[in-house]
Amino acid sequence: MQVQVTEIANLTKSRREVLNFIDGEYVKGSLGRTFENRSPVDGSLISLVYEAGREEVDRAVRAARTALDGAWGRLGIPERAALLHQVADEINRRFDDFVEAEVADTGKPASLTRHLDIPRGAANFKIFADVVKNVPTESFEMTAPDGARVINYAVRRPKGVIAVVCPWNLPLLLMTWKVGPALACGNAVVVKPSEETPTTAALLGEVMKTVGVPDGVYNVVHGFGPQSAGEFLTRHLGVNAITFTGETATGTAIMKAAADGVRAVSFELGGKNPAIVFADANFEAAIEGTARSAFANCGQVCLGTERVYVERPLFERFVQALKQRAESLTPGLPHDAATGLGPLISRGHREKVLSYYRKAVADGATVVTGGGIPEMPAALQNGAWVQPTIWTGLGDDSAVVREEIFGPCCHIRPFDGEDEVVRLANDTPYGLAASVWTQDISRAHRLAGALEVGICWINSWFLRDLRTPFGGARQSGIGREGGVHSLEFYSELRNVCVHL
Ligand code: NAD
Ligand code: 6OD
Repeated sequence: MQVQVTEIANLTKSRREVLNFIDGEYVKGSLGRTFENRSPVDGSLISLVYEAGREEVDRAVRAARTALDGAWGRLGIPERAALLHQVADEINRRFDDFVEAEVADTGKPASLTRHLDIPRGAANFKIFADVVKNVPTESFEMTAPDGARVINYAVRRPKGVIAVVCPWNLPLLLMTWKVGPALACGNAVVVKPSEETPTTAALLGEVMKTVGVPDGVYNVVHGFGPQSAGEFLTRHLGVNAITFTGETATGTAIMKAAADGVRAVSFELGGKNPAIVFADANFEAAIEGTARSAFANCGQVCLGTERVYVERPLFERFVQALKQRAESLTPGLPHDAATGLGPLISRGHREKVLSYYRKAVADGATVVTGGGIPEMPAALQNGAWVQPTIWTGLGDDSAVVREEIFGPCCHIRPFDGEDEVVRLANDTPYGLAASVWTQDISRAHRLAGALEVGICWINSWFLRDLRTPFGGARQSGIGREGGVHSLEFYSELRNVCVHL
């Protein structure tokens, strides 16, 4: 996105403005400058976003600390959990507002937003409210040297002020996936949404206010990464822990920032996820699942498939069937029922994706379908449209097969045996997710044991139970969130030892 410094005075009233949310109030901030939020559908200006400077970030962190020391910190678990249920209910009551905001920022099909982003945005508050209410802590009895009885018991305490730094691909879903458990554990948060998708994070401030979450518990600061709100926030020593979803390279920078003050990090990072299709797979299910995992959200899902390995007897049939699926995806407007594919998030991201499309050709790929920009009506030509693309014939060392592209594309390669495909699938610095398609249950379990990933789906993709551990192996992340695992990051256990 192009950053434009705009004098506040020059704003026309007809343009929407997105403000920072600090200590229960919407504020423009001391920098007096905005950046543009443009539609990926047609490049039009959606809103001007007020960038937070060091001063706003500092105010947000201090507001969060004050909330912890005040009414929020004194609230019991049942009251906190009840408030978070109300947050979820209010998101659902304002469902259409959230859909419109998310669709405007991302350009994704409204059907996807209605089905995935917003329902999960609400569910993330309910599930963790319930987890916190229901998960016990431990207790031990022993005898002291003087013969007295001793009871030890553990209590959960919030970590404090949590910085939540988010990406643009599933903005509300991924933000609330962290804010939900953070608040359920009694922390206060400062959220830095992606500069590409600031709106639903800002809108959530209204929800917090409406249901009576105390001021300062939920704060939002807008801006960029380096030398902007992202870096100011993660370097702020008033922040006790940092939870981040985004690129592995950004995680590396944030981890360095977190070293000062020895702050804990939880990272959900990039991936180059394999799908493995055996000849005995349910063919239709494997095609349907792989099409979704490669092309849903225009390929901008961290769990998405960019490497497909198909057992040789099925290879040609599979390639042709996936080609048909890709070609059936009609790019179009978010609210058009016929739309099967939205745009990428920005022209800048499209340039990155297209550079891989060019590289694939240079590396000798067969372009099975796609490979460029679709023809769009004149009104949409300034959007970030790209064709869903399938390649075959690349070597295992091509950058296209090794690096995360984050677009609607995949490379399909034949394989001949289980050992070979496990070696190929694991030949990556990443380790986020894998999908295995087979009807041989023993083989499925063997593969799940051998693939070095955080989540292995058998005959499915992106099927989520929010109580399960979620995270990446290797360079795809640090730590696990979900269910009790989120409690491990967002709270600390204090042991109380009582000499009776
Ligand atoms: P990104 O890393 O570019 O940006 C993510 C956030 O970090 C943004 O808010 C950005 O402003 C901020 N940021 C950037 N540099 C920073 C810095 N130096 N200090 C502090 N903050 C900084 O990621 P993106 O392009 O928004 O999202 C796409 C990436 O996210 C892909 O790599 C994808 O795989 C990954 N992702 C991973 C998961 C997962 O669960 N593992 C989920 C979604 C997305
Ligand atoms: O489903 C989730 O909880 C989750 N964190 C999904 C991540 C998707 C990545 O784009």
